[in-house]
Amino acid sequence: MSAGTLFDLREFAAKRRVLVDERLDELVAGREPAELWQSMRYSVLSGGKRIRALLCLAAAEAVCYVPDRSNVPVAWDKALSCACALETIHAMSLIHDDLPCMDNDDLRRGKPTNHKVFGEAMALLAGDALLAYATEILVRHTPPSVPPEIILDVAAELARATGPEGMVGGQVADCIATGLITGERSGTTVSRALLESIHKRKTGALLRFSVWSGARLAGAPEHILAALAGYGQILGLAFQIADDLLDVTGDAQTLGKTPGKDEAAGKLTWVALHGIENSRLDLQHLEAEGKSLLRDTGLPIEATLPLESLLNFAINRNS
Ligand code: GRG
Repeated sequence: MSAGTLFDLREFAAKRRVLVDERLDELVAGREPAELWQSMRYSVLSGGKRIRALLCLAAAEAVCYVPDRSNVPVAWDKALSCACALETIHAMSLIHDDLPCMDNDDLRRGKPTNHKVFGEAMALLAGDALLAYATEILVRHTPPSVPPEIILDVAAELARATGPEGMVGGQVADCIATGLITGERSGTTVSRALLESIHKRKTGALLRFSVWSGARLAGAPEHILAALAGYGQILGLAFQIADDLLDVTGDAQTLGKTPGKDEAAGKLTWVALHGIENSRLDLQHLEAEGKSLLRDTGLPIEATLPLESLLNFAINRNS
């Protein structure tokens, strides 16, 4: 059974993107200091695929699944605040990643980067504010239908996925390996294991959390959480490998950012280490592994079709 033939991901994603964008529009609305909220809003509401939010909602929906899909609003109610917190954290990471002291990018989602519009100091502070605000969104706006101990667990895991064991740790390992911090590059001597560990933390940890958190908020039992976390981990690695491929094969208009920058900057990428063809083969294997983990949940195939389709999208996307 193929996800593509049975399931319309475009329609699924469009509906949920509207839901997330409307909620973010309310949450990141102009307050004082106005310049700070403008800068935060600029990045949070500048489009993007919203894949982290979609994964969170899709995982919650899978856990709450009933054949007539009448439980979808129940799943949204439990997971929407977390989906918004995820996009807030993601926006923060993009703002900081684009700063001159990191990737020094001028273009993001087809628009000037945050620091190009608001200046470096405000971009840095808008990122900091979004990081803190994400926790407030998750903890204060998740409804009482989710038990407090689950909200606490999800908040702790969000901090872990973002912090030294997750995104920040991965970014630091990447910066060290490329010489941005120490001035000495590991260059081509970097191993597959190190690059996999960097990708899994820098990009993968938040994607894995996106899936796990949706399931946890929806009240999934341990065996389903474990299988979905495994699927999220696979998707996270595949997503970054696909990103590395797009830097070589994508075009600026579709990508909304400058392609070829990784190569020009001598960055550590899957393609630089393994070549285009081997990277594509690795993606095929990861897709098979991810689908198999979805079967391991024991959930009906119809329940996990959106997640299967999102994995396929993460691998075959063009932006
Ligand atoms: C200060 C807590 C803290 C973290 C900052 C800068 C940094 C540490 C980490 C970098 C993380 C990062 C930006 C990884 C790249 C992930 C990636 C592939 C981003 C592109 O994501 P998409 O394709 O973007 O989902 P859209 O625009 O679709 O949302």
